This record gives sequence, C-alpha cells and structure tokens, in this order.
Amino acid sequence: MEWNRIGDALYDGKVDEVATLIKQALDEGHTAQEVLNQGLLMGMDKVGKDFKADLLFLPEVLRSGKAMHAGMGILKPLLSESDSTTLGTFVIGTVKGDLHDIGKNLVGMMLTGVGMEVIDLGIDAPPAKFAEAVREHQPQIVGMSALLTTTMDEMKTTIEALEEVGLRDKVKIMVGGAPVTQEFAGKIGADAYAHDAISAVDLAKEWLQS
Ligand code: B12
Repeated sequence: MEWNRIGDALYDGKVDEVATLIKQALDEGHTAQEVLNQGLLMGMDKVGKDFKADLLFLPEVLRSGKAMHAGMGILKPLLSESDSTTLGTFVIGTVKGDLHDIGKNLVGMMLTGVGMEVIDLGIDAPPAKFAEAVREHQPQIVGMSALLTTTMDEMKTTIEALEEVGLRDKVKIMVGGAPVTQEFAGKIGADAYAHDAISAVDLAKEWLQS
C-alpha cells in the first residue's frame, strides 16, 4: 500500500476513496493500527498544518473530517478488538456551551490510535456529564476542549464539579483548544495543557507509564 494515497484522499475529502483504500490495505494484510497511523493520521496532520497556515479553509477541513470519520468507522471495531489490554482510559469532551469538535475529535482519534480507550462525551458537555463519566468509566485521564474565550471558564467549573463529588484526585486533567494556555491551565487547577494532538498523546502516554 502506498500510504500517501490514503492520506491524499483524506486531505481531498474523498470519503468513498478513503473507504476503498482502507479496505484494500486491510485486505493486503496491514493492521488497522498501521492504516490509522500511516494513512489517516498522516493525512489529518497535513490538514491541520495547512489549515493553520491558511492553505486550507473550513469547508475543506470539514470534508476531511467527514472522510476521517468514515475511515474511523471501518477501523474502530478492529482497533478495539486488537487492544485487549488497553493502555488506559481517557474521557474527553468539549465543555458546556461550546460546539467546536474538530480538534477534540482529532485528539480522541490519535489517543485511540495508540491503544487508549476513549470515552467521548461529545460537544456542549456540562460538568455533571464529566463527573458521571468519571464515576462510571474510572478513567486515568480527563481531557477538556474549549475553542471560545466565553466557554474556557467552564473548564474551571467542571474541575470544581469533580472536586465537589470527590473525584478530582482520581484523575489527571488535561486541557486544550486554541484560546487555552499553560498559564490558564495552572490557574484553574488542571494538571496540564497540551498544545496539539501529538503533545496530548505524548503526555497521556507519559502519565500512564509513570
Ligand atoms: C470550525 C470553526 C467553527 C465551526 C465548528 C465546527 C465543528 N464541528 O467543530 C462552527 C461553524 C460551528 C463554529 C461556530 C462558532 N464559532 Co468557531 N471557529 C471554527 C474555526 C474556524 C476552526 C476551529 C478548528 O476546528 N480548528 C482546527 C482544529 C484541528 O484545531 P483546534 O480546535 O485548535 O484543536 C487543536 C488544539 O487546540 C488541541 N486541542 C483541541 N481540543 C483539545 C482538547 C484536549 C484535551 C487537548 C489536550 C488538546 C486539544 O489539539 C487540536 C489538534 O491539534 C475557528 C478559527 C480557528 N482558526 O481556530 C473558529 C473560532 C474558534 N470560532 C469562533 C466563534 C466566535 C464562533 C461562534 C461564536 C460564531 C458565531 N458568531 O456563531 C460559533 C460558536 C458556536 C459555539 N457555541 O460553540 C472564534 C472564537 C473567538 C474566541 N476567542 O472566543 C474563532 C477563533 C474564529 C474567530 N477568529 O473569530 N466555529
């Protein structure tokens, strides 16, 4: 398999072609993990970089996101099958009032790609939903995403909600999203800030292995 064909099809937002190429790679004997890392994530990484550099625009990013979603639909059952021993559990969500999920999904997909079980709370997730998920799934890590300056403070409210029910100390908390900074993370009592999906994955691995 020429992996860049998958990456290129994803970059161009060609949903059907991505699906066909993934099936072809699996038929050739490649693992779901390989297809994800070499094909989809490479393509999505380029989408993220080119979007930041103003070489791609929102409709194109959304189209690539759709292709990524279709590709993950094929790979996800295979990934969870092969990971009988997961690295750990990561609850992730976009905080209350915020509907942005492209970055969060990217982080979630990359975490899945390295063998973590990811519980995705979706967008507009209120503090109680995070608390409920921590109680139910007992993750090692909770990740929160916010893309608006007006919703960033919900991260603090969510941490307070976890404190109130005695769950704060059971998890490590990582925050991210464009307006979020290291300093803000410290101020609201999160354990860390991660600038992008790759550093989020690196940090999660570091936490789980220490
Ligand atoms: C796409 C988009 C939308 C889409 C969202 C679609 C979707 N499904 O997500 C739509 C059209 C719905 C939208 C709506 C709005 N948007 Co908007 N949107 C954007 C845009 C253009 C891109 C965001 C994006 O997806 N980036 C690409 C991803 C890959 O990057 P990322 O999200 O930053 O994620 C990376 C990192 O931040 C990090 N990360 C992200 N989450 C997490 C979580 C964890 C745990 C970790 C560790 C890391 C991490 O890793 C990711 C991957 O590397 C930005 C502008 C911009 N350039 O950022 C505006 C932007 C965020 N939006 C903005 C605004 C104002 C709005 C609206 C209020 C507009 C309106 N008037 O209606 C609404 C708000 C709706 C709501 N309640 O949320 C402003 C925010 C201004 C501010 N500072 O508050 C921005 C900055 C645009 C601008 N310049 O004005 N938006």
